Amino acid sequence: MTRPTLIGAPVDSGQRTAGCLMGPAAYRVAGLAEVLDVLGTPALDRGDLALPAALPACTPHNPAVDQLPATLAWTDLIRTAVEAELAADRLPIVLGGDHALALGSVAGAAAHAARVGRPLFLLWLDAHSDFHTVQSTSSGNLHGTPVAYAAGRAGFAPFPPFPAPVPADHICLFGIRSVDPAEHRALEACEIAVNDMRVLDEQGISAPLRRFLDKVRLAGGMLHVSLDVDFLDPGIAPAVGTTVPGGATFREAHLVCEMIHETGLMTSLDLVELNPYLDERGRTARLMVDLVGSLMGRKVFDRPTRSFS
Ligand code: 5AB
Ligand code: MN
Ligand code: MN
Ligand code: MN
Repeated sequence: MTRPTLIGAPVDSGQRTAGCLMGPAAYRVAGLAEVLDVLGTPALDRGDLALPAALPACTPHNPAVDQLPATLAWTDLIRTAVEAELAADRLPIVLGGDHALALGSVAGAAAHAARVGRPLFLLWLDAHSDFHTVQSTSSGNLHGTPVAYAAGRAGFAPFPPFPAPVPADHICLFGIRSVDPAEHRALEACEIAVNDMRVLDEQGISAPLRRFLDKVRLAGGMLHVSLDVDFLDPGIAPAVGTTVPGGATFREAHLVCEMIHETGLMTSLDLVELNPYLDERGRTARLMVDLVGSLMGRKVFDRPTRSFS
């Protein structure tokens, strides 16, 4: 099994509720490294990335956009860090920080995949579709844009062009229950799989997820998993700025993670949007750490018959 590397990314420029910058520390306090030790996959902890003192000077065409220079700088740092870990044959786990960090992490994964000639797939576990462009966002919060950037949508100036855009049919949105009108129109015009909560209510989580994971496996793909805390129901995961009712339950979330682990396909991971300032005695941080445990192979019983063939 590929050894994990923890990359602290205290990004909080993608939205306006202060606190996400405490995320990496909260994961460490909640025992992430210890969980990985027990599983026999000890992590290398690279500590936290930090922004340079001088940020790039730039003004967005869309005046609503907030903290563009900081997000541009984070994107560059995180992209480089993720690409380096993949090149060293390690599994980068990016500890957020808000979801704007995925502008960089997915870019790093895509650059690496293109270099080694493998297709990249993207599994987006989130209440939101994050399909705005820098142009289309009305909130101006860039944590709502990384899927569109990865898909190669226009409207991202002054961001560098996405290294190797992820084809729409390699992207699976999962747990969706909040989509803005501009995102809705753009999603309708493309082949991205939108597994909203209605789909998951009717089909359960395992059938749609298995369909996607089978596709990744058949293509010999790399799989980037981006786990937004708001994928989870706010009743079990209150530490997030953008709560949306009706999210994944404790067991559904664990099952998703266990199924991903059993395929052995995941090559990079984001943990995003944890806001420890909004947590209740660390329960959301602990739940996220537990989910990483499931992603990395923790299970109650081994049932070899259940594995993918
Ligand atoms: B998150 C919203 N669509 O653009 C916007 O938490 C929410 O990373 C974005 O999924 C939520 O501001 C971004 C209303
Ligand atoms: Mn998100
Ligand atoms: Mn979200
Ligand atoms: Mn959010």
